[in-house]
Amino acid sequence: MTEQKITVLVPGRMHPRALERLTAAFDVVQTAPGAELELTDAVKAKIAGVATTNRMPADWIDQLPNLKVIANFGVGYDGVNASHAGTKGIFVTNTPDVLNDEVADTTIGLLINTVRRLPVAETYLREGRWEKEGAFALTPLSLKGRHVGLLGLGRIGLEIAKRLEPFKVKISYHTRTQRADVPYTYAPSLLDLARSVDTLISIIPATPQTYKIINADVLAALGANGVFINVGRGTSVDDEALIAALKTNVIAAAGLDVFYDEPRIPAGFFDLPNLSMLPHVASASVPTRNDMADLVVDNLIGWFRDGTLLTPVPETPVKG
Ligand code: NAP
Ligand code: 8YV
Repeated sequence: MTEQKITVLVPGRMHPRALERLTAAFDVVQTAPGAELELTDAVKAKIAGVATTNRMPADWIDQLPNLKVIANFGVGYDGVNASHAGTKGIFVTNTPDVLNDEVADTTIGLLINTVRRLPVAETYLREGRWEKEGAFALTPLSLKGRHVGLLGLGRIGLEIAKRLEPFKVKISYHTRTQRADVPYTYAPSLLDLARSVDTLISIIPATPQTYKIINADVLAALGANGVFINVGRGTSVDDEALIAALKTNVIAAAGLDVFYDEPRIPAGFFDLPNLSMLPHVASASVPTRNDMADLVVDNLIGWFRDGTLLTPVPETPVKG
């Protein structure tokens, strides 16, 4: 007789290594990307765990009467209703720390791309224009002498700050709680931060409090030499205000890795020569995504083996 395996739901896409390991350890039920939970009641009743790429709304949680744990692929878990899960005694885990270095490295790359227009310069070369038209235009902006403000100084924000130090820029930050363990200047509000710096990097989660907080006032405070970089979540930005600010030189340039309704990009973004864009790739290297995949699976295996959770989120209680 074969031992009954625990059933784990994978709603939509999942990293292949995670899927392979999950399939070896559990009975996996996978639904199509973007689909609703079209499963029989009998299958729903069997599901004890979920491995998801940032999608687990309250009504899905409510449809699974025996759900115990949700493991999210990603440190940001705004697509998982963790508070709702918590009220039902269901645990949620995410993938913190293993991606800090990759995301921080990419942020520095995006900042330099934005200020020094490196992707545009490479396209100029590849199109044969260097030989035909001469040297690529000098960039009006430079990283030299900038004052960088970090909106968010958590696990990733701190790694970005450390990487900025060798660039000899000034560093300030805003978070709701001032940190006692950093040498950077604290700004008590986002507007204060934007007024005091010329470069703003957003690395905060998507929450009701961060919804569209980078707005016209913040961009105006950043000023005409201002550069805005977003590697946190697109929901923190008022896109219409950003387009207007880039069009009318309220700020000088922006670099975005994340978008409000990605992968859909506002048409207005494509017309802006002072905007550098990446398709949400900050953590997207094979080694880092493998580490994230392992953390998803190890959380589920640990939980079902002996109740161990490696990386629970704060909204759900930690099992002692
Ligand atoms: P973290 O360690 O929890 O840090 C979050 C930071 O944001 C903290 O400093 C927190 O400080 C601050 N914060 C939260 N709410 C705020 C608010 N309302 N106003 C001001 N500051 C606020 O998280 P992390 O691991 O660094 O990740 C941060 C976010 O980056 C993730 O949630 C995810 O959305 C995003 N991310 C994006 C990518 C990508 O591929 N582009 C990759 C990884 C992560 P206080 O609590 O003191 O306010
Ligand atoms: C995503 C991210 O996990 O961790 C996060 O919060 O934004 C990324 O690392 C990745 O895009 C998964 O699709």
